[in-house]
Amino acid sequence: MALLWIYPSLLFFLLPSLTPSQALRNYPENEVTLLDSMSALGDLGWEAYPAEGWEEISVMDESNTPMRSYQVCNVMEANQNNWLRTRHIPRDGAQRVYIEIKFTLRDCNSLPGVPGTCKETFNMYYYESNNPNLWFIKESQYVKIDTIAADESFTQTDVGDRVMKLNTEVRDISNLSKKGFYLAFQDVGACIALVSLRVFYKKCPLTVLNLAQFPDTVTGGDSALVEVRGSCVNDSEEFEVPRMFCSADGGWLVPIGRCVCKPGFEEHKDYCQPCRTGSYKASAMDAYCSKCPPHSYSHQEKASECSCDKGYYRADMDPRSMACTRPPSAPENPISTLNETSVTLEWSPPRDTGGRGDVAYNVHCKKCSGEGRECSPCGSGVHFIPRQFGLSLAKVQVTDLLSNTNYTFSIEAVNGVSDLSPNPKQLVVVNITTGQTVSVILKERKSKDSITLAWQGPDRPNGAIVEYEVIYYEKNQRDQNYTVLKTKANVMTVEGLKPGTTYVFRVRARTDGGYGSYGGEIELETSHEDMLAIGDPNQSTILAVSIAGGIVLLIFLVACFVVSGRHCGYIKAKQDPDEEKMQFQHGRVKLPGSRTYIHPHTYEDPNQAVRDFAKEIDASNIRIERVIGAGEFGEVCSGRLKLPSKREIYVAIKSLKAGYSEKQRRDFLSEASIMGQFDHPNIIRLEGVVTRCKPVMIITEYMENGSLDTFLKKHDGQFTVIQLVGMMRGIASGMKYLSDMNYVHRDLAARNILVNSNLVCKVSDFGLSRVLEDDPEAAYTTRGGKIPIRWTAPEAIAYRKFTSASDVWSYGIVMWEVISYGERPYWEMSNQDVIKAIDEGYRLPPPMDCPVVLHQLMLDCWEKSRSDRPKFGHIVNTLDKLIRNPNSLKQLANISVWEDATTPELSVNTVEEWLDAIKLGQYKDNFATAGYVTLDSILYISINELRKMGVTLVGHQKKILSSVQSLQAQGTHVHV
Ligand code: ACK
Repeated sequence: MALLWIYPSLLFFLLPSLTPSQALRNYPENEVTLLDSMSALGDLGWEAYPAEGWEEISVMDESNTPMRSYQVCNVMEANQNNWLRTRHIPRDGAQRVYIEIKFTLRDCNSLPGVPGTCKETFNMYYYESNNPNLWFIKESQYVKIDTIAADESFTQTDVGDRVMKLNTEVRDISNLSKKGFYLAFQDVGACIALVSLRVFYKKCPLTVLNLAQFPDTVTGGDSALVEVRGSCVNDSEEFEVPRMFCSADGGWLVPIGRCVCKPGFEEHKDYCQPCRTGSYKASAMDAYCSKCPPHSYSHQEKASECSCDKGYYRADMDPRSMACTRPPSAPENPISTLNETSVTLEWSPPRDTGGRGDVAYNVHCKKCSGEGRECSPCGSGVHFIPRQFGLSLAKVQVTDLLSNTNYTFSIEAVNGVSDLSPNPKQLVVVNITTGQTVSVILKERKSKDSITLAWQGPDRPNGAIVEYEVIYYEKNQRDQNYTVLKTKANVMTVEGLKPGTTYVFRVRARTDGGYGSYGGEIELETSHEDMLAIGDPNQSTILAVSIAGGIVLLIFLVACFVVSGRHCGYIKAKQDPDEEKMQFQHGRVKLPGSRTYIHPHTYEDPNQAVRDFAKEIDASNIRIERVIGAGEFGEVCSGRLKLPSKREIYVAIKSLKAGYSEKQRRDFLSEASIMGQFDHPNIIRLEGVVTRCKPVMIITEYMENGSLDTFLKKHDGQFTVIQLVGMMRGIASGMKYLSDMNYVHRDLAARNILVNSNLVCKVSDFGLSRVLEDDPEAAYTTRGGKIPIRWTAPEAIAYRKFTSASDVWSYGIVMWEVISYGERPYWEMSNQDVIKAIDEGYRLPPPMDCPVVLHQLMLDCWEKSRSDRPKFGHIVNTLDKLIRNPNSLKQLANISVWEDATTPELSVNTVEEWLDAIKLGQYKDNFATAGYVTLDSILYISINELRKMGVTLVGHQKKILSSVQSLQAQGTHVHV
């Protein structure tokens, strides 16, 4: 009777909480179920004995699915031993299986009148067997798994309150070895409902890790780990044997080794996908496909490398990630310095390195001699220092040349892909002619303060002799004081000498091909008395002057005097107008005989000045080729000039535009009358004028590299400091010549210096109106004049005191422009601020990489008091010393705080904008290829990385690093 109320209560508790569908669905992935009572649709078919013990009942769950369960509740009787045995459960290869039972159990105390034999536990057993059809197993044959107690038992009150008290217990049995096993539940007097039984084992589920696939793996018995070898997924290969361990509880442990995607494929999730077109993967070791580097492409998927665009190549040793490159362009700006039979060749690196950092140079040599100019290789007699081929520096010294021979040097730039290109190598050619010596001095004539010399020209000059240069100095005094004189004749009277003093003379010739070497030294002594001395009989090398010779010479000198006097009136020059005197004297006043510039305004008829100083050229001799710029009065063109019996030369042609006034014509031609008075290698040379037909033209020598400021900006960072000092030296030498002639330029600035193909700088822009009108830099001052403020000395701005000393100030600014490669002096400061800053004592700081000595020289040029500024002669000497002793240029000036404060801050968002801002946009590809795509990424870039990515010019490296530093300092101003 008691059971009647117990049974329904058990089931009542059971139903709301369990549905088979729920239970089935929630099994973990790594569990394989061997038996699930809840999924059985019909009888479970378990054995129960004795018959009045366990009872199978069937109930419906919520969704009307029938559920099987077993109950027993013989609590009123003692000595209960009720067995319930499952069917044979195949183990399916598992060594360890888990048994999960869900059951409810009645609290003995809650059953009124139940004897003390009532239990609240039951026992669970198993029996291993290969036989699936055993009908009987002895109790003693079973192996006990455990005694199961309820965590929760329920009472009569719970029944009333409808509280759920379902217990779940899991036990496991391991080291199974037979085909299967039976489970048994022994009840010894409890009131139990066995709601469900699930038997399962665990496996490690199929998985892919590190591109290796590991199969479903049944766990081992006990706590043993099962080692499993993975197999590489498609399109991957083993990098290191992939292995993992399957743990007893179905988890994968300790992955070892991995697979990697083959070239042309990249890892994506658990598999390898092909590289898309336009990308590639060269090595299995690279994780991902990369975009084809610059100048290369891949037109198909799965590319393991990109092919180079036409004209670009990849050297064997080049990594596949490197941009395809091409051979370099030709070296540029070759300079040759000839010293008798050796020559030093220097050049600038090619403008286009082809995108590589391994540019080297080869020098090929040919010699040409004889009338027919037959050329042949120079042979092994000529030596190259340090070597002829594979030069890493842009310089070579060639020694042991034959004298009086034309040599042609072809300098080619090569890099790692030059040999892959079918095109000829790019080269630049330098022609030189080795020295030709002026032969012995033939005649001399002496007085107490003058000596007349005559000499014979070279036997075989390599062109028409343009002039002779005579150098002389007091014996043993060369280092202190020497003088250079020039003449077109091969006779010269040197005046202003000290009586009874021995002088040393040497003579050399100049042709269009350059200077030859000096002839031997000759010592001559002035006489003690004011008388004509005839040939020193002790001097065997000197032939006695004949009386007739003396007379001829005298006539010649007188004639010269007369010629020069013809266009004088104002002329201070006593010397042969063909002769020019340059003095290299320390602190000595000009010797009588040096020429002085004549202002065209001093002529009543300015056309006469033009006639006196400029040669009229027939327009038919000029061929205009192209327009190269615009001047104040009209176009500037380049073209050729072929004068009768002279070789054709390139010229610049300035023309006066139509519709000019008479004043404009005068002003235009005034430049020619000024320029025509000068003859110096660092002053632009006037070839002549065309005035007899229209348009009126001024013809000057052609300067291939145009104006210095533009030239420097274009070649930012590309010259050695010695080359820069060489340019400054040239300008200073030209200015010394002008100041010696009492000519004040007033508008000395890099824009008014022209540069030829040999990097020779020449002072230009001599128009009378130029400072007033021509120069875009000129601004009106309070006194009404128009002045290029940034270049002009304070006294010239304040009260128009223009002197050679104010030109020296401007020269200092030009030095600054040269070293800073064409930077604008005082950057974007206003003219007013510049004037104020200068007045308060500020001076331009040293540009980047400026040697201390050069900045000091600039500061000297910018002395407030003009008498404290150096003279141009002193500047030339100082620069000469620096060139002779390059070590003195090694100490660099520190960039001052003032410059930091005034250097404009960069406001840039991308690496490309930044490179454009620092005028190094040509390196955009290099940075992108090397992976520097954000501004953040460049902040800690090193010089080595720059070199690796192909930024090889030291100037550019320094510019980048210093800009990076200021970006770091700028911090928040960079909009990253
Ligand atoms: O900077 P550039 O190329 O050099 O542009 C200007 C332009 O003409 C207007 O003055 C160029 N120019 C002037 N004189 C010469 C010359 N003698 N040789 C070459 N270019 C010249 C100047």
